[in-house]
Amino acid sequence: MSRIDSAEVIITSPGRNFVTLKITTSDGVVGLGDATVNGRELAVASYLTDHVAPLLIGRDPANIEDTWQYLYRGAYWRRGPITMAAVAAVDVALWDIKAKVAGLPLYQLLGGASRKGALAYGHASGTTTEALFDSVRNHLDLGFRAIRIQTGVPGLGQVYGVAGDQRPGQRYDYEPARRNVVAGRALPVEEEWDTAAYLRHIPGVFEAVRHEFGPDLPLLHDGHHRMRPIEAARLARDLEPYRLFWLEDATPGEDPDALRLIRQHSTTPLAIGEVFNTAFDYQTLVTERLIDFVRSAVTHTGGITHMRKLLDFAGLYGIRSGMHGPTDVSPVGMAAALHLDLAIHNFGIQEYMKHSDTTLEVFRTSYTFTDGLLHPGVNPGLGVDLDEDLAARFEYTPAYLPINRTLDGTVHDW
Ligand code: KDG
Ligand code: MG
Repeated sequence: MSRIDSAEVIITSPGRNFVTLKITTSDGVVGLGDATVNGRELAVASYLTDHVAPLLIGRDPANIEDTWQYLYRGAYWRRGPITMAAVAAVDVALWDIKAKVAGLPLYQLLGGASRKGALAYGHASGTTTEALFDSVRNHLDLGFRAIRIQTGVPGLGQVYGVAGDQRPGQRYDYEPARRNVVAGRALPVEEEWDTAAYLRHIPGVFEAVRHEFGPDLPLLHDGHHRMRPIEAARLARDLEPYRLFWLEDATPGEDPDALRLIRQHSTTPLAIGEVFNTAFDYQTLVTERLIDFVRSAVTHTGGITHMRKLLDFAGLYGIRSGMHGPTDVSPVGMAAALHLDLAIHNFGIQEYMKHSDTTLEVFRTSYTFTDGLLHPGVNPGLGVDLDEDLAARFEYTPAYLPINRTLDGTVHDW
């Protein structure tokens, strides 16, 4: 029997922070798992190093379900982003090992390919409508066939999810977590937010985009959990004429009843879940058909084993996948998502923000993006190698997501 010989945590920061679990078996097979939790990287690194890695030594790497249950139930403190990212990293590393041992790309072990590739959406944004149009054109030139639309709001400064304006052809490199040091301390940037101004502005932006780019282009929008239920219901209704592919995270994730209220008022498709971490978070939303897309990432929701169960469950209700794919999901996490995207029947769309060149030198990937579709590649396992020597050169640097305050200084609920 093969055994797990070591489980090491590798923290690297090639432009942004990533936490990777590397499991090595007694046969010398190496598996990788992503455990990056944006802005809380060291918490999950400690969870893995101090509480999970010692438990793994000597276990049979082939028994993935058993290891998943052992870690999930054995912790007693079930669920939560840190626990579930740690369990996910172990799970994905074990699937990587199993597929390498089989000499097959991971999707083959998940039932094989259900499609040629995973339809990806890119992030277009601009501080003005003109800049947004340039960004949309840039994405179309890159081959994207579905595009998320975010813009600045008149009267507000920097808005979360909106990159500074780019020159045509320039790479979109918006990074949500920022390195902001004040008097020697890393602190979150504080931004201004005004929901009323946003709600007045956004429908006109979609009208302009539809006018410029036509009725066929799938368009998405992320509300970043910033609206109250009745505000979200209003926006979903105001956006109906523009036939969105989805409206994402309209309301805070911890309040599933808010989605019921939006549903009562609108047929705009709804997506939520990037801050969820188990299938239990979706139970009511799925059985009561309050959402249309599951936004979880493999990295944050217990790995391939748990996500497969969640997506099969959602599929019974006609709900599709729309996995989270920002730059804070590492290339290892992105590869895991792509194998699952290819295999499941109820695939919807995959978010894709290309990692920086430096990140892709540290993590060498076999996945490809062609004609709007992502493909995980045919290398055995996940198809990602980590250059550890290079990784060691990029030291962890704290970076946080911004805080929003309303115009009177109140911390905004998002
Ligand atoms: O870590 C948080 C970011 O990944 C998230 O805010 C980005 O909303 C996001 C998205 O949809 O990619
Ligand atoms: Mg989002």
